[in-house]
Amino acid sequence: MNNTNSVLLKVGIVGTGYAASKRAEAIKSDPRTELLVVTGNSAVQLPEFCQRYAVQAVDSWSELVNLPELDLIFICTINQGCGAIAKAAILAGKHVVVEYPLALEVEIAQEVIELAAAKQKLLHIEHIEIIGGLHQALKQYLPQVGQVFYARYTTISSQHNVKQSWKYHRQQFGFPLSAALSRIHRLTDLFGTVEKVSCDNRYWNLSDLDYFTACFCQAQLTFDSGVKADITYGKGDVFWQSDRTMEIYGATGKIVFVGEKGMLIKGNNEQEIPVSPRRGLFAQDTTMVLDYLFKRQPLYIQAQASLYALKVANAAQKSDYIKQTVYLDQ
Ligand code: NAP
Ligand code: BLA
Repeated sequence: MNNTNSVLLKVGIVGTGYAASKRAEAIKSDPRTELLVVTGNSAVQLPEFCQRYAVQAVDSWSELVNLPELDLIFICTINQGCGAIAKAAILAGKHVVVEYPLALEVEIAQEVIELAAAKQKLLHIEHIEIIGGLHQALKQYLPQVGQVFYARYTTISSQHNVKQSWKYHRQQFGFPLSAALSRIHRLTDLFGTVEKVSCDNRYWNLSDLDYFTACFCQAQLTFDSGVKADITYGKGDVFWQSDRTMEIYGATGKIVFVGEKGMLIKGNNEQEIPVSPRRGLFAQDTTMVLDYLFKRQPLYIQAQASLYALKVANAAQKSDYIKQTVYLDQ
């Protein structure tokens, strides 16, 4: 990148949903960038998106990533196939930002990361959970609970009248812990490498076309440090209440987050942990990407950290498949 703000970075987006909208807003409000092109899926969403953000449409992601005028591509589409889009974009000489996960399979993610390094292109895998208030507060208070020995992280999303969409499709969404990679990544960010994982995943009403109406995925991780963690991820129509709970047990205290409400418990004392609200995370992430490209300011995450979380997720998937504990290679 030129070290000057007078050169506009030309941007394209693959996707027209929630993440894509947040990216478009952030790009349009940053004077260093120009949003030129978008591509989508359905014939309804794409024109609506183009109108909302005054941007041109192209028919396919392969056309978009090969447009010579583009410098930077945001990949904000369904999990299945993200890796292929990222690979094509890097081969076309573009910088790439992709919403997690980069790919559902470790081998593909690794190949794309190596390709980006060889081509000296930015490959940024967004992990907004790390810049979110809860994680930042958790990191700040963690030293106060002493040696951690156990963590429990549950996210359940109750949803009724589930419609057929990529989020409820076995291949398009992917294995739940690979798709919702932040669940593992939060913990690997806190506790490091994993020795072994046991996992069990269940779907409800899995159709011939691979749509489901609910899933429930449980994994037990043992970290190399000895910390144990239970991760529970569920969504859909078998759940009657949503739940977002993170508990960290340490030798001298415990941290609990229920929703956005945090508590530090030590002896007889309970102290509230303030959490800044979950707003503007995609905008923050976009700004950090541009600060990296224009000013070489370091990003908050390296692709290798996301790749490692994906390795753990793929090991969990294998454990669910073979019904045995899976050890991660060192
Ligand atoms: P979304 O709102 O459902 O948008 C999904 C996009 O993919 C839309 O453009 C949609 O187009 C398109 N799409 C749907 N089905 C498709 C199919 N079968 N083939 C090709 N394209 C299809 O989803 P999102 O929340 O923005 O998520 C996008 C990515 O960001 C995912 O990888 C997700 O894991 C990641 N992410 C999201 C968040 C978040 O807060 N939402 C946070 C972290 C990571 P149509 O609507 O026209 O079908
Ligand atoms: C993560 N949110 C995600 C992901 C998807 C959605 C597909 C990635 C997979 C995952 O980690 O589960 C989709 N989230 C939704 C949808 C709603 C939602 C459809 O809350 C509907 C209300 N994301 C949003 C909205 C917010 C949001 C509206 O779409 C907040 C107001 C936040 N989603 C958010 C955050 C993450 C995420 C912060 C990162 C995951 C984490 O914190 O662990």
